[in-house]
Amino acid sequence: MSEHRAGLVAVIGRPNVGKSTLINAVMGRKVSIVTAKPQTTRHRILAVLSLADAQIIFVDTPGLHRKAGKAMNRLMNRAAANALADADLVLFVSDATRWTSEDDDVLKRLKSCRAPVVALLNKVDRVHPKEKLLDSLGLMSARHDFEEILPISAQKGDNLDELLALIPKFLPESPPLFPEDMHTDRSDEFHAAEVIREKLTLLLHQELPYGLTVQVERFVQEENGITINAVVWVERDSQKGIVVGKNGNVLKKVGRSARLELAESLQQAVHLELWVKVKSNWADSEKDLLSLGYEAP
Ligand SMILES: Nc1nc2c(ncn2[C@@H]2O[C@H](COP(=O)(O)OP(=O)(O)O)[C@@H](O)[C@H]2O)c(=O)[nH]1
Ligand SMILES: [Mg+2]
Repeated sequence: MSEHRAGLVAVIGRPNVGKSTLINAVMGRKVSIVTAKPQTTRHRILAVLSLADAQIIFVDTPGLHRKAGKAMNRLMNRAAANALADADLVLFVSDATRWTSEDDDVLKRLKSCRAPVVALLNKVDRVHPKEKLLDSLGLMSARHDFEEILPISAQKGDNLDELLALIPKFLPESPPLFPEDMHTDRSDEFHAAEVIREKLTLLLHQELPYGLTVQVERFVQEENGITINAVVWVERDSQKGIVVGKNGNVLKKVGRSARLELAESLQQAVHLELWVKVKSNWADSEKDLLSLGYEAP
């Protein structure tokens, strides 16, 4: 009988390579929101996977990115850097169809990290013909002395069993660090705010998603279900109209799809009310960020 192992696995990579999709896929549930837009993940989120002889604690991170202009971007970069410092293993995720200079930047940061690094070439479902994958694998092994390089598709589930079999070898012997029925360190309130932000991001175009955040003000269990009141904060008056939409149609759509998803995940009826409010420059004020639920560095 082998000993039980447990440890932190940081999932690192530039924005949009599929880090959150990967975590949701191995967890078999949605822990972290996903959209096609970069910078969807803004927080460090733990996903706890309890297996028979190992507990894998995945750390989802905002993608490490260059434009660290606003306070929020600096916080996001710091969250990713902290996850690296604590990790027992790093999963470096990249997109098998596209290597960019931002990937180079992330890789540079990994070179100074103590933890072993496994490289994941994600989105292999998009690689055609398959022989191209051999080239990508060759290029990857020349970039760094990775412990392993694994082609995967987070979306299709390809090679994820192999990945899960590989990870425990890199974790220290340890009893479980979290209760086995715990799947994430985040509350239902936090998840509700994230799901609403995901629906907003999916519906709104261009730059606006980066200028908004969602705060759940009330989350109460009532006899006939859960009532959630949430505020969508935007930076400017002009953005308010866009979020509300003509005759309120955007906000209605967002509310409806968020409510349906939350009712499913919370397994009961959800009553959701959304308001849009303006707080200028919230994304560049450390004080506002803290009051809006962004964690202190
Ligand atoms: N085709 C394909 N798309 C993927 C795969 N994994 C993620 N995606 C898509 O890539 C986009 C970014 O995913 P996300 O998990 O938010 O990336 P993150 O920013 O690294 O967390 C989303 O549109 C995903 O649906 C994959 O294996 N194959
Ligand atoms: Mg993400």
